[in-house]
Amino acid sequence: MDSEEENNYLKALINSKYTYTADVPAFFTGFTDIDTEGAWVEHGSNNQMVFPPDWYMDEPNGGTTENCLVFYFPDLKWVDFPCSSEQIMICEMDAPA
Ligand SMILES: [Ca+2]
Ligand SMILES: [Ca+2]
Repeated sequence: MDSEEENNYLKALINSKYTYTADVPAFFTGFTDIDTEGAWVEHGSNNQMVFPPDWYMDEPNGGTTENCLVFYFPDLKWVDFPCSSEQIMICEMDAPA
């Protein structure tokens, strides 16, 4: 995820495929601040986020105990969340040639 457009696309895609339940409130995006608190990068890279943040009000609020960025129902805005939580993963891959 590297643009506001992609952020909005993913939120619309999730909304079209999932209905909120308390069991599955969150979707991991692959962004983490586990290496440097407050510096959000794509997991496994040094790619800093360069598009406008989309945090829920008062998020991020977990400090060093919440280091994975999720889309959170119902609005699918961003929340920092414990990485050990079991949630749906969003994976990005190159389109087939
Ligand atoms: Ca954190
Ligand atoms: Ca949080």
